[in-house]
Amino acid sequence: MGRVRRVEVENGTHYAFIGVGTNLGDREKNVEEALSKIKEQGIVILQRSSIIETEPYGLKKQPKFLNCVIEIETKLSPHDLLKTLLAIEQTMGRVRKIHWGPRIIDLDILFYNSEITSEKNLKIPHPDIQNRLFVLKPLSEIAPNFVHPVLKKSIKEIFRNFREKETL
Ligand code: PH2
Ligand code: MG
Ligand code: MG
Repeated sequence: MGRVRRVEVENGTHYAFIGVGTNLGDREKNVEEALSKIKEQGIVILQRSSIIETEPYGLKKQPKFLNCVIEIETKLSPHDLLKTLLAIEQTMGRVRKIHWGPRIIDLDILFYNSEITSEKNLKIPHPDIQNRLFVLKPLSEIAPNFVHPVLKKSIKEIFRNFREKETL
């Protein structure tokens, strides 16, 4: 984050990265619908990565995902942003059955400024970023130099470490 942004953070404008995932129904349409619902909430989308198709991570026996990452600008607090994203998931018909199971849409806060929050329902940065190709690849496309506030490494470095580990 450069100087200009830090000044705006002081004015109540915040920057966050959101991970978008879907593996049910018309996945492309789900991504576009989620992004337009985000905009309808007055949230500004500053950047969006390419959409990539990814193998399911964690629970492997489920359809492939489409994933992307967006950078947003918002006045919402982390909690209000989370509430807003969960409400969008709900209006799009998401039902939570299986943990890590198939979903129409999943909107996860990855980073919020460079803040660190560790509450039961809200952990920022998202605690598993460094192990997820479907987050690291799109993130490194739009924010390679963003420094992870806990790991204190750039996304580029974290992604490089991830790939080295994968090819061992
Ligand atoms: N989300 C999960 C679990 N596994 N795998 C991929 N490829 N993409 C996801 O978005 C994803 C996942 C839990 O949120
Ligand atoms: Mg998720
Ligand atoms: Mg989620």
